[in-house]
Amino acid sequence: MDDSRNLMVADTRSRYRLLSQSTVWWIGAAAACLGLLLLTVILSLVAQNGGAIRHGNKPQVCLMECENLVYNLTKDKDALRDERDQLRINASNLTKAIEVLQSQYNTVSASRDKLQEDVRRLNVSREDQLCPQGLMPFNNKCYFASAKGAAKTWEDSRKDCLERRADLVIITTKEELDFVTNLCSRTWIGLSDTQQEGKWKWVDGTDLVGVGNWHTGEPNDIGNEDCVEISPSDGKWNDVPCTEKLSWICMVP
Ligand SMILES: [Ca+2]
Ligand SMILES: [Ca+2]
Repeated sequence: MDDSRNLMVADTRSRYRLLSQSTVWWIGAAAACLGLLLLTVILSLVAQNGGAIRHGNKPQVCLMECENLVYNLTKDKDALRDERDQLRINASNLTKAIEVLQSQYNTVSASRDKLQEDVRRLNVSREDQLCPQGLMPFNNKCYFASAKGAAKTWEDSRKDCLERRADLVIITTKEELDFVTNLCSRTWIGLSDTQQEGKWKWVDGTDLVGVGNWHTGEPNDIGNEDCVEISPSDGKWNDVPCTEKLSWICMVP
């Protein structure tokens, strides 16, 4: 009887011990799960807070930068607008100045043209008044050309010129040569070597300067040629006998 009772007590104690061990295991497991859950929650909160810390101020910083950028761009735009307005004012002023200068230039040009015309008329009037009636003005000198068909010796031609208060023409420039060449046909000019053969002198006593405008082969003094004619075709000179009768040209120096 005692053995049986002891077996029952031992069995009861064994069951009780097994029950206690299971309960402890479940409690431990539950505690572990609860701890793990808490850790997860804590990590989640930390992660969320950390993300907020990392990213929470960025939009605000960006907004400030954008505001500064907009402010600076607005200032630049205003400055550029002011500069553009000033350039427009300067351009307008320059245009007005150019118009004034153009107007002044036109006025001065008109005055210059009028003065030139006045000078030309005065010169024409002075030349007209310079020469006696019947003589032609040219380069501040007066010229007389014998009538077409008229012909005299060199001496008679000069006598006619002297009676006109002139003398046979003296040619010293290309312009005078061209002018005289176109006046008459074969014509006496005031050049001769009557005083000394080969020493050509003008009627005012001056020597021929330079080589003259002789035809090729002239002067050749064939048959005592001491007086000079001028060819109407090319203005070339030729010595001929002074007794020939030709046209003549007088000049008032
Ligand atoms: Ca001669
Ligand atoms: Ca000759």
